[in-house]
Amino acid sequence: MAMAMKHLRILLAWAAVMVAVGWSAASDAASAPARANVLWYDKPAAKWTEALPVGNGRLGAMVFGGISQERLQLNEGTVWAGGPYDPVNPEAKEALPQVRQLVNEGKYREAASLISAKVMARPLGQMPYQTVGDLLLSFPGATNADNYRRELDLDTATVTVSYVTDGVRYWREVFASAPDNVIVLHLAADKPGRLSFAAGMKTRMTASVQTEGNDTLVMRGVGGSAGGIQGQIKYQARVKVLAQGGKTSAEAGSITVSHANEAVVLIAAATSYKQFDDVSGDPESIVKQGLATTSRRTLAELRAAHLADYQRLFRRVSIDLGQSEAMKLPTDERIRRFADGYDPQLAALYYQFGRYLLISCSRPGGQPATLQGLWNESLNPPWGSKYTININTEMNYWPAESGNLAECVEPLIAMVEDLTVTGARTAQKMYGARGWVVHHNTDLWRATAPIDGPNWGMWPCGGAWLCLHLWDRYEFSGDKAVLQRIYPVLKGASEFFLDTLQEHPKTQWLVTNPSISPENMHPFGTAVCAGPTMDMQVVRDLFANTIKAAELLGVNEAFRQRLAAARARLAPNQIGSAGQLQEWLEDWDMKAPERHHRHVSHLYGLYPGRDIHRRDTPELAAAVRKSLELRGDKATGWATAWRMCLWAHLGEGDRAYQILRHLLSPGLTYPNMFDAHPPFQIDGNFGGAAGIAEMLVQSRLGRVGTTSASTLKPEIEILPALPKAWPTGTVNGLRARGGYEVDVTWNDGKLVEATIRALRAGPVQLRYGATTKEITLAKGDIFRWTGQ
Ligand code: FUC
Repeated sequence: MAMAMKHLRILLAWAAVMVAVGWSAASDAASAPARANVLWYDKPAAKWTEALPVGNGRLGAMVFGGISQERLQLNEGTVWAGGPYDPVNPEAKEALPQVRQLVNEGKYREAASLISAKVMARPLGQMPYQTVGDLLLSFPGATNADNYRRELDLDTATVTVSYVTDGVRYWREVFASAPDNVIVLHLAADKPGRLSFAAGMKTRMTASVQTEGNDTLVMRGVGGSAGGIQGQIKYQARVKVLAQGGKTSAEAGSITVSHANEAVVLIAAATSYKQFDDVSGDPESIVKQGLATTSRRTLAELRAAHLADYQRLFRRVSIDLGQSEAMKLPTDERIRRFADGYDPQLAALYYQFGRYLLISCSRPGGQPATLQGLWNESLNPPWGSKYTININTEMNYWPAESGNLAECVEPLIAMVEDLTVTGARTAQKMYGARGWVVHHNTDLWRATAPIDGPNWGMWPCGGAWLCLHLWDRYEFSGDKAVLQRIYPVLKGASEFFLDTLQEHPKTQWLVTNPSISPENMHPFGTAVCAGPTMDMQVVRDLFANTIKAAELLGVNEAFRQRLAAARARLAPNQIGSAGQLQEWLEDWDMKAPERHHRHVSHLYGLYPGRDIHRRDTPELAAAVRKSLELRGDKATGWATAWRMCLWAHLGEGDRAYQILRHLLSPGLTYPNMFDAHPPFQIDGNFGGAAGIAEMLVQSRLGRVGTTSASTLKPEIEILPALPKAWPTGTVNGLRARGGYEVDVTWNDGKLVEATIRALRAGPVQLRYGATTKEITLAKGDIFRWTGQ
């Protein structure tokens, strides 16, 4: 009786979904009505970059939607190679004074050699993020199909696949539920007894697959070893097949379902990872318990819990940049046409896809988004699919706060808190310094020493840059509790620089040494140098934010003064002979070997940093513009997205849009909308989403150079960089610094109305073009403004 009840409810759920998407069993999949928040395709994914991602912040799947075989490539966020390790080179501390001396003497290449020999981490690389493996469902006899449609609905975070074969309409849905920590795959047919398949699992990891009972698959595996670090992660994936009708049986590592009416497949996975220095967890008990609970729930219950949880986040922001006929086309076709066609809705879809990805791969309790978010099929992915913090990890979080997804930043903050522990070890052992430091990369084990080689790793500002996101958490919320939490982190990051900044022999400025301007070689055959512009900008922000935090908390007055004094001595931004913002202390830009280099590190000061602003420091902003012109618009995915954000912050919407045209084209966007940095890297998706938001609303808390908490008045700028391509539109629910929600409607390129909802009390300045308006709102107030 209980079984019958359950499956009755499953069927009802299916019927409801079919109605919601506007199909009847007989309708033509390709002619289904165009819906704004949907990616869709008229054929199965042939490649990984055509498959569609689902994720709940811990578990992820790439769904291929095949006809004879369905493939779900599975990830769990803590399946990484290696185990707890400390890579600091014991010779580094002794070698550093000599390295600094060589840099000061202009012997950059010698300095780089010494860094290679004595300063770099052991091992020289970090541990890669890996995969669980694949769940494969084969459908006997199914080779071709009509009316095929595969889609990802961003509003329900659900992938569906539908087609007709031998007169039967088959239907599949896949979603990753955060509240139940399970991936749900539901299969149905519109005629009784016509669903048959065999489910198995496959992986290139070291793992075994067994069946338990007649309905469960169990994969037990271990993370790989890398760089001499033994693999210590144990993982388990468990798949339970619940079929209604027909027969379910197990044999030789596979579950066979024959002549069922429909089936629900529940997928759970977990590892032994507890935290960066503890791998004593028991994955078996976690997944067993999880599956025991979820398999008692109905599909309708699982789905409702998933939707309530997901939509609470996703539906905070809506965006309409205009619509066109192009919306009716499959998404891959739209990407092919975007640059030369008229499809403003694709930009809105790209924006929401960015928010979807962040909600799906970065949730409290899970790991932060890696270079590939949560989705990786390889044992040794490009750059280890880890955390490159000289731009990539930060960019992943650029759309988070403005996109009203503060919760999604939590894993990043938690990682930075871990880094204060491992980074303190590195600060002490490598530099003899207080505080904490991270170089240009980290991994699951929170490794903090410089890796890869001097031209990549010898950069001490990764942790300091991450601190900007912690401070942003405060700026967007105004929450004192946030401040209390982040202050020790900011303080430790600042202490490291107070102890390690060096006086530059010629100028007496305080500079980092040794360092690099991320990954860009200067004219002397290496990237190694002292005081690159970016470092100074990052440290200026860090010190300013630490001072403000201390002041707001009413603590450490003497420390504040030391920071202010050191800050005043940092090397300033300088304008070079070509009118460009100098990337280095010296005017080397025009002689550097790679003039179109993808990194635009020194432009950090304009965005995302707070050193340069087009109204406060117009000369420096003009120099940024010149640097951007010299660098060119075209680059890899993330580098293109960064350029777009920078043009938006110069107030040049049409130029930003030109760059979006380039980003949202087949060269840089795969059919599944994943960003191509060939291969896949998710940062471009997030940077592109941020760029779109920055074109519509920008906000800040105080002018350039503000180090006093008393001057932190918020400013919200409406439509700062609206391109001609989006003459009419609406965006609702963006967040602004100071604690506001903002809706904007425009028509004919002009503001119709902005609505400001105050989540906190206080004064705020609104700006639209040259018009400003000062208002003071109480918490909960709603203010409407037409820009007059
Ligand atoms: C930085 C970039 C590369 C790549 C890597 C993950 O090193 O320069 O382009 O994105 O990170």
